[in-house]
Amino acid sequence: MSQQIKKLHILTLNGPNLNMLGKREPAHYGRESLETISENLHALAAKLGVTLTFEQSNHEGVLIDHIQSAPDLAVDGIIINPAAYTHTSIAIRDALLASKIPFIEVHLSNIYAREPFRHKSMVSDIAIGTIAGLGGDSYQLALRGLVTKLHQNNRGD
Ligand code: DHK
Repeated sequence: MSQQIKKLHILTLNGPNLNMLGKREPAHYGRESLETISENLHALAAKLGVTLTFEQSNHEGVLIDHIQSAPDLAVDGIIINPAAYTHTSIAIRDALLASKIPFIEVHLSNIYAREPFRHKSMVSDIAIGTIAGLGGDSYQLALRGLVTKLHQNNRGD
């Protein structure tokens, strides 16, 4: 009997000001728009055979609502760029912990090569891993890494 295998569902969350990518401080964030990053990530998701949802919000509570809804939406893994909330948001950390969904933290810029207040992340120690400094490629690598990790977890490796 053939068994239906559920496609992995990956949620990508983007925090404040990331809707301004392309126009915003290109020396730090590059010239790629968030729309282009989303399109490229959807293309990779299709190649990898996973379902991708891609969201951006300038509001902490909206990001938390997405994280809280994720288990009910059968999200298997999260890619999150909390942007400035990376450095401040205990609430996003708590939501990620409560969701119990494995996640990868991404940043376009290398936060460790910038101002000292950006060196602290509220979520790095509870993430599978962090990818920073590679612009839009940070998201591509995160998706590849997350899908590999989730397949390993499903196989019990
Ligand atoms: C994006 C932001 O908006 C900053 O507040 C973070 C992050 C870094 C990024 O590099 O993607 O400090």
